[in-house]
Amino acid sequence: PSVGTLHQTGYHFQPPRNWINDPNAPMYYKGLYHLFYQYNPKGSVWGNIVWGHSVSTDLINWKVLEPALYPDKPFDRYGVWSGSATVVPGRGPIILYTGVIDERSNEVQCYAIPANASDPFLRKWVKPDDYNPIAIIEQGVNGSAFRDPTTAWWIDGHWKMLVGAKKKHRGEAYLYNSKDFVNWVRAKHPIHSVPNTGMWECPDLYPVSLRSKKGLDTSIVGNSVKHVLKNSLDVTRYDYYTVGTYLWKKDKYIPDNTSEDGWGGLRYDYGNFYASKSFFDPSKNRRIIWGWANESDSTEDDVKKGWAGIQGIPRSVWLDPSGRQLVQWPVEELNNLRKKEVQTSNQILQKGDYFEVKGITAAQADVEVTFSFSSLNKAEPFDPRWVNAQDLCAQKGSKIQGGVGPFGLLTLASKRLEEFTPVFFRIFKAPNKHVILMCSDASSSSLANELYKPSFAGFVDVNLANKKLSLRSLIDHSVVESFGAGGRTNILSRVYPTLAVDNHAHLFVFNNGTEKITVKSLKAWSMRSANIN
Ligand code: DQQ
Repeated sequence: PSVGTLHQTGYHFQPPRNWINDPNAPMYYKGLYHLFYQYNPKGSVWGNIVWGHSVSTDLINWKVLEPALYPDKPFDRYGVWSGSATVVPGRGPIILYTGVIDERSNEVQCYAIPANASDPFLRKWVKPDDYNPIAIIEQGVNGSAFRDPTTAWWIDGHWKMLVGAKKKHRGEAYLYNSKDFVNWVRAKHPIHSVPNTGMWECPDLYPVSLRSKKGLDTSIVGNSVKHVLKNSLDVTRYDYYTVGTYLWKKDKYIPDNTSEDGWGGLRYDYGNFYASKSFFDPSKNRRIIWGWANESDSTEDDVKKGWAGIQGIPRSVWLDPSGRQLVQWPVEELNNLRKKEVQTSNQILQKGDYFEVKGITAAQADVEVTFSFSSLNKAEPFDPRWVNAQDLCAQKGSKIQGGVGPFGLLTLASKRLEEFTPVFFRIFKAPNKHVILMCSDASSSSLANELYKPSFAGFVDVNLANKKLSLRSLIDHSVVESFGAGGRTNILSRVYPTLAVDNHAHLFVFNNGTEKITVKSLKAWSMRSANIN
């Protein structure tokens, strides 16, 4: 295979060539899923941004259409940046997006409507001259930090939507109200803001049910829901969220005090996953999030490859019964790509043991595994100074022997382990609880230099009473996208092996802790490629 195809994904969304970044305006309309994305039609680095457009009946196989939005109006001549769709009853879909109006990156919010709303493909979009732009820079707003409108929701006679912003170093989400979707008025105070968090890109606000995993229409409020506010912080390049209360009469959002509101807070993903956006899928009553994963190789490599950027597998999202965090899981349609299955159960791994999962295409696979252990007595003591999971993973990698763990998978491994990306757990003992670390460590993923090889990691908030931990990894040539403890802590990582490619890639299960680990059950599937053209 050529340089370009070697690490190209088989089932993670990417257009046939060129650069992509943020997912934009995902929606379900007249039987089709629509996904737009920031796209450079002319190359594999960021620039010349238009809205790429693809449609699907199952969120996995895609038909790539002509781009939907180009920078061709006075109000968006310098950029058609990220935005969202709202399906307005009786009117059809309306896109709100950010237009860049000058070379200094001053931003305004604009709207676009389908030329023909009865066409399920929504191929052609128009930006009416009437009312555009619908929100402009006002006094007190930093013109180059004012972007990424959300899906709008309807309450009490008003449409409402958010726009991300920054005032000095304070991150903010402005709230706008409209009666007719074209005249918008900014509420005096942001719906929420946090000092020292920098620009809030791609905000998202939506309800989650307190009672079920089912998703909710964005306009639902009331006693049976909590709300989630997500922001993409451009300083750290991660997507953070809080669970909280939306006081719609006051146009205010108040996060619960169960986790930090800022850089130390909860993340959708503790790896490479940014500018995400959710939408409600009324056909299956679920809320789905899409997130962008950029490349971890060099710009020169991207130019050689002719492509850069993928979207993560769309994930269903719901509130954990604890109410403290969200749970995410790949959409069920992904399972239709599963072909050959291998499985094993009750395999015991003593300290230092590992075995290979044979019989699947290990470079393009889906693995689900449940581990169990009989005791936590051997767990290593937790040092309270270890507040940063990623630093801890870098310090205590898969090769450093532990008590309970490290145990997990060695993905995209070369036969003799010159290259491998371990995804694993390690359990520590703190005074009144156990601390579970989940790592996806790219530091040994490739013999190539000039790559970003982070030791991505997050802590896992799950009860260990049943002495089990589960892990699912979606392996896709240059992607390892992992879901820990049923989707409570998730890590997407981009890796570029030189030996562990295609048929030379292997998958192993390992334990490097003194406590014996049982692989209760393991199922692994070779994955078909998605049809994207
Ligand atoms: N990408 C877009 C912006 C957004 C940023 C431009 C986030 O609208 O803030 O391509 O990745």
